[in-house]
Amino acid sequence: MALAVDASRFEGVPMAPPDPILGVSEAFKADTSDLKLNLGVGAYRTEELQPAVLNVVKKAEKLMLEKGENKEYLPIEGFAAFNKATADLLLGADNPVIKQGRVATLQSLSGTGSLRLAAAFIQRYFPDAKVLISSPTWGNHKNIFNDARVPWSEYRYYDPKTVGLDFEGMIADIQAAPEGSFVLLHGCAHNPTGIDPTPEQWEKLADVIEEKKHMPFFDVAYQGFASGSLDEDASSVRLFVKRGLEVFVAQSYSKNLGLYAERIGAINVICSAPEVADRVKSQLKRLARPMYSNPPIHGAKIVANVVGDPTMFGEWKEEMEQMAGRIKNVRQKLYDSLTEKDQSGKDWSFILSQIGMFSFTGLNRPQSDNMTDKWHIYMTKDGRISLAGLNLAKCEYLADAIIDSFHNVN
Ligand code: PLA
Repeated sequence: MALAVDASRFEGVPMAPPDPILGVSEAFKADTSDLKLNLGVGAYRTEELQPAVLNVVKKAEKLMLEKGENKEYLPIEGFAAFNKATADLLLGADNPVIKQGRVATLQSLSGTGSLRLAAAFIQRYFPDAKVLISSPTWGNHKNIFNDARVPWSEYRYYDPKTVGLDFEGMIADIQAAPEGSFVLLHGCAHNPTGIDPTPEQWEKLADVIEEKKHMPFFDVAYQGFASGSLDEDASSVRLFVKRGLEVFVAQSYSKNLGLYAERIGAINVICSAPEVADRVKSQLKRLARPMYSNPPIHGAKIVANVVGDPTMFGEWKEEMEQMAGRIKNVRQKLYDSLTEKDQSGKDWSFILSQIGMFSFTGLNRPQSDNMTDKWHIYMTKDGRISLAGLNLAKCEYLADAIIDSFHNVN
């Protein structure tokens, strides 16, 4: 018997809104204009605006093929060589916490999956704690904690007046939070603002976090992409670890190795003693098993091969510097084009002081809509543009669009 078409059991399921970041790519695809430019998602493009696989990744994959891999399940915690490599890369191979066995590392589903797993852990073992997140932050952070039923609140971060860090507001809000809160921090290249605390400010933050017995929780999605140096970009995390604090760190290889679709990353918990790390790890595994059972192998092998081989490791660093360098070039050219074309006297130098993949333009929602509707430039509605999706040839066009949106739309 045929079911009547109007008898769906899904009447109560409303249409979800498009994702504020990944939805931009869908809208971009549907645009037929030749002028279109996708500055939405933070994904690296070549000067020809094409996605690219790093040469060192191709090399690692070729080696893997030659060796002939099998497709057996990984253990719940992931690929052992990857877990070692990823903790070494984050903390420095000679970090005492690694030697002492105080780091619980679990390979997980890139940055997002690692954050989500940590959120589930917080929900289970710290049900009364809340997470403090920066205002603004990466759009998905709120979704992750909401879905894990972890309460969160925001701390001040960005000051639109100075187009810089509201450090005093940040400190005050972290200080005022209930003792034992989790403080989510961007390890480097803060998304979306591109503004990081200075080394002195990190020290002060560590003072307050330690004093309040908060738990620092780093999201490291851009190691190597902020400064071009893997070690320098991990210095914030290492500073907290050096103080002997217990620390959560989610890692991602989407951007720095260009492994977006491989979903490779890790959750690390630095604990006060090896026995604590063992217990924490056992519970992370217990949470992962019913969620996704065990993680995928391909990206894990790529990372382990690249990081574990001195020649390939060197090649990776070179390619990462090239990517970071290309972004710096378009950043400079965009700034030059804006200053040259805009006669209003507006100071655009904030573009040069921001770091990482993004520029936080200060454009509001109607202005961002104008960028897309009139100029076919796709970006997130918070005014963020991904410079990784920009090339030198398009900088002037982008500058025209920004100037028009900034001055003619309010
Ligand atoms: N953390 C931060 C701060 C991020 O910006 C991103 C990605 C992630 C974690 C997660 O990335 P992963 O799961 O691929 O490891 N942010 C992107 C993409 C680049 C996205 O929104 O998913 C962005 O455009 O903001």
